[in-house]
Amino acid sequence: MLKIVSAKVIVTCPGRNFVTLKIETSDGVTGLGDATLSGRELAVASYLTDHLVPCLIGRDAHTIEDTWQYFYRGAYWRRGPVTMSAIAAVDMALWDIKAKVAGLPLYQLLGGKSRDGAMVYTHANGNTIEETLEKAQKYIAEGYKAVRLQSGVPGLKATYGVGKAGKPYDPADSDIPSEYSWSSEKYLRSVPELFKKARDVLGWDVHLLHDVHHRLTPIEAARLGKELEPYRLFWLEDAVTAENQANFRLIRQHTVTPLAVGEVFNSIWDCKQLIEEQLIDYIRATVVHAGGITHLRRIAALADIYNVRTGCHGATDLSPVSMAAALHFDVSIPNFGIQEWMHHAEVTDEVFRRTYSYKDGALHPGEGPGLGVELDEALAAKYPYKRAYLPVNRLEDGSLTNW
Ligand code: CS2
Ligand code: MG
Repeated sequence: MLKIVSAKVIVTCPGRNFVTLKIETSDGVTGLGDATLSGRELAVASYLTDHLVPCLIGRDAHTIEDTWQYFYRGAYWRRGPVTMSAIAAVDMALWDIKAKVAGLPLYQLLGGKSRDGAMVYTHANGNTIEETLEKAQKYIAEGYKAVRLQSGVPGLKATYGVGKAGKPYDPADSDIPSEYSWSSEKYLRSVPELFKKARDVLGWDVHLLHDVHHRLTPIEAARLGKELEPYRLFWLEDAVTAENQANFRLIRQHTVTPLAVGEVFNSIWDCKQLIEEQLIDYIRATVVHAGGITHLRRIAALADIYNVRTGCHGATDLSPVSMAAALHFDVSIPNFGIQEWMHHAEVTDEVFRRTYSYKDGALHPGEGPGLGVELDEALAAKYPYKRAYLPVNRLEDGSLTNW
């Protein structure tokens, strides 16, 4: 029995807010779990501190599955991003501990390597197509095999995925939600041009991706998918919202552009129909928001039966702890597709000292025991929590739409 003797939540804001659970065992071995939920961080911090930590003390750190079931079924009120992010943090920390005790990098406990590294895609964005493609060329020169393109929309002051004045893009930008104005018509007119020029300038040896960010109707998404077919995207992401998983049937009927969805999902139930009906090609669920490694492995196993591959979310609002856990997961599963990697700020990497590394278009999880991340608590304390919300989005007539 490896007794859990303490657990604490560390909220820190090195570049942006992160919530981290640290569990300590009777042998002095500690484990980390990411619990960051962008814009609702303190809800998860309280869920852990006030509701889960009291039940963790005294439990056997090795009983990962039983602990997962205990917190999932024991909550009675099931699922949701707050609950599943809290359970995810416990799960990641216990896997970290188990691997450290075994003296192995975590992927060795997940079946060993199925591939050496995880192919990543990074973000190229700009106010104009030219600016966006310049950024893409820089990343391709650095060896990236895949790049996401997001460009300004003529006629709109701002749009998703394009940073302000060249600053690194982090949407959680104010302590009351910023408000943006949106026009699907203007957006739909601009995207095919972006990818036509992209193929002209970047050629065909690079995977190109695009994130619609939940903003279209199914028929608009079907049209966009069709118009992008000549440019052979790796995927079109979050084309429509997916609470109604059947939304994707209509898109599927009209286009062979591969579809990805799922960064906002928090359990297998959010994607069971999408996977079983093969309505998507990539599932984007993440370690931190979909119940940890234990649950994400279940989603990947279901996806594998239906030829759906993984494409885990990897934005800067998932901490390096999540990124490390995702990489151990990515290199071990059979149906890995791609891993998003939106680089963290330098100050984030100073607080979260991680061993994963980039080489030739892929991230490698590192060979040290556990996840391979240490949190510098003294440095973390120098960056107090600063409330920051994700934006809201309105159509030009003022009606609220999806950001
Ligand atoms: C985006 C995210 O990376 C992506 O695919 O959808 O950056 C998303 O906007 C943020 O994670 C929201 O906090
Ligand atoms: Mg996205």
